[in-house]
Amino acid sequence: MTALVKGRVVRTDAKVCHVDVEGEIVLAAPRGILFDPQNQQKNPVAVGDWVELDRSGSPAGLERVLPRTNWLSRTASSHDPREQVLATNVDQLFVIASVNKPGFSSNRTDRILAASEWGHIPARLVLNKVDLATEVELENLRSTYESIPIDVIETCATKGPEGAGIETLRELMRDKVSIFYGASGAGKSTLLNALQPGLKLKVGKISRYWETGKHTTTYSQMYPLDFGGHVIDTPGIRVFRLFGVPIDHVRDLFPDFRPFQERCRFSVCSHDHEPDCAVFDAVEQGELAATRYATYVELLDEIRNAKPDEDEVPEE
Ligand SMILES: Nc1nc2c(ncn2[C@@H]2O[C@H](COP(=O)(O)OP(=O)(O)OP(=O)(O)O)[C@@H](O)[C@H]2O)c(=O)[nH]1
Ligand SMILES: [Mg+2]
Ligand SMILES: [Zn+2]
Repeated sequence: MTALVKGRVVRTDAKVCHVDVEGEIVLAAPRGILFDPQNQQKNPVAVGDWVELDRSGSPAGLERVLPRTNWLSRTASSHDPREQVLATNVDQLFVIASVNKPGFSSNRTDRILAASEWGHIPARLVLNKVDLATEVELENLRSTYESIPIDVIETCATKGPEGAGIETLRELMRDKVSIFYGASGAGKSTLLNALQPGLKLKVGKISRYWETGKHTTTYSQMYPLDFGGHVIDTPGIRVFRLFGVPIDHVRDLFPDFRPFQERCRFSVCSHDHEPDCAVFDAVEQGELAATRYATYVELLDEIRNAKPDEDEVPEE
């Protein structure tokens, strides 16, 4: 029997994975046995996985996926109810959101934050394109997210390595494995080029009419960073659906509800229809962001009415 070698998946294509084995990129095909017999999972191997390879053939055989410390997953698409694992074994997730062009979506941001909470991945919010926002817009977003609490980093990626927030981001990413995730056109790849100009990632244009991105990045890939650590650049998304979260766990994914929910009349309050709900009252009093609550209620409805071929959820 051939000895197996260990490596880390940096990219997955339809049939092969790109695996970093001590700095060398090896193409490896996942063994059939790794695929979920119940067919509930779209991809058995994801970027970030530590794997064991049999290098006797070409491509090598991807024999085993080692246990994961954490993972970020979602429902694959509106037509595919399976779990799609986006990344595994990461230290932190940065939600990359632009304040303008495309406009900030609290719905999308809150869904991603909920998924990272579910996946035990510490998350931070990057408000990019600060050059296109007013101070009032920034202050509103900052106060909503800092009260969760979530760290907020404000950046301008188009000014290159000297741009606002770039050095702060570099310090936060040093020696860690990070994932950049968010809307198409928010500036994930531009930010990475500013953080490390040698990466030379392809960046896209913003559609003039829709003010959205054009899905320029088409696959997730993990890159080593010169200043230490790794980052995963990902394709931009439009809608994000949670996967596998039982309905009575959704409230736990909103840490800003916690201080209020102790005062709800029912200890198992879903904060949706029950009387004397302190979370609902806090929203009415302006102590909790109404946008966060709206996303929460929408997630409950979505899980209650889960239908595999449901139409896309409209964005705000
Ligand atoms: N004004 C301004 N434009 C920016 C900034 N950051 C990025 N952009 C522009 O936004 C557009 C999209 O940037 P990308 O880096 O391709 O966005 P992305 O998030 O990687 O998009 P996908 O790969 O489609 O997911 C480009 O035209 C960038 O020049 C910024 O801070 N300010
Ligand atoms: Mg990109
Ligand atoms: Zn309640």
